[in-house]
Amino acid sequence: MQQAQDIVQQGIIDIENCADLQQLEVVKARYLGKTGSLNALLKTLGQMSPEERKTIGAAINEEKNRFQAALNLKKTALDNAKLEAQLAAEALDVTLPGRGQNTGGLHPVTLTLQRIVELFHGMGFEVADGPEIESDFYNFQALNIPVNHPARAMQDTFYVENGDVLRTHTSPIQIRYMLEKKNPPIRIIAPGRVYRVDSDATHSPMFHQAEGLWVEEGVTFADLKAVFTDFIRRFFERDDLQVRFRPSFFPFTEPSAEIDILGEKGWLEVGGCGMVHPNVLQNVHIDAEKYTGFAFGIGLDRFAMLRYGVNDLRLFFDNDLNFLRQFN
Ligand code: 2U9
Repeated sequence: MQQAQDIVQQGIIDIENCADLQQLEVVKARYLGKTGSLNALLKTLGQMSPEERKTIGAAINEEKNRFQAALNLKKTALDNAKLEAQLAAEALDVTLPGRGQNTGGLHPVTLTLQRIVELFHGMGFEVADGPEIESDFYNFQALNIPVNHPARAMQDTFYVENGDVLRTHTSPIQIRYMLEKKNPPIRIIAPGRVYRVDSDATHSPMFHQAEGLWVEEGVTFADLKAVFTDFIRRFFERDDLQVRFRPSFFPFTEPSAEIDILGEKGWLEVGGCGMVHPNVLQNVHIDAEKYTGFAFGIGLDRFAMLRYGVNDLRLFFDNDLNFLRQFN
């Protein structure tokens, strides 16, 4: 049956030329479908004599089987190729080096804060916290800062809305602490971000402070000197570090002093302090006749610069990883 052989010969070529399963389906339909050429050939059997039908029918079927076998073979090959391609695309190379090898590190100011908190914790101070947006009462009034004080001017303080401010010091934390709780003895350290309208090589509009407060019956300026001197010597790891308390003025302490330490180039100011002003104690309903307290404040950024030998404050806020990586 030459005609069937010819058709299948061409069919096998068509099968071989298929690049994917979709093309193979088209070829299959062209030969074996309802109107396919092999089917058309089988339909001609109806007009043949029984003998012819038997031999020619068998021959056509043989050719049809040959075509079907070629089709199955190609389908298997294309199925395999498709799977291979899929596996290759989804391949995971477990020998590649990892990408997330860098762990983060703490900022030098955070490291300094942690160190200071740790040292005061060892002396029985509790850490206290508070909001960075404060009311005029907590930031100024309660701290005995008069209405005409320059700190209250727009050039010094960031005003938010309704007369609220970005806290200019961490002192409102201590005011809140004393109002919310807590009767003496009170021994807290209040670290945090503070804000002032000021920006140059040595001033940033946002900087960090830590303030300490000890209120108890019988607390004196001698206790203040002892606690702060002990702290500063531990911080700089120098048992013989000279500390000087130089008279000064703050609205919230009386008497008040600036604190200096003796460095290689002379006296260096590291903070301020004083005995809590009786008005401040009264503002938080603590009996100023019975209790006394001392308070001090230090700039954390300044302490970080001194500890790590950093000469420009702005380096702390640039977020340059080449700088920051040196501390971890
Ligand atoms: C209460 C009462 C008193 C905290 C104090 C200072 C002096 C001080 C400066 C140090 C460097 C601010 O960051 S800085 O510029 N601080 O000089 N701070 S006494 O006095 C208080 C705090 C809270 C209730």
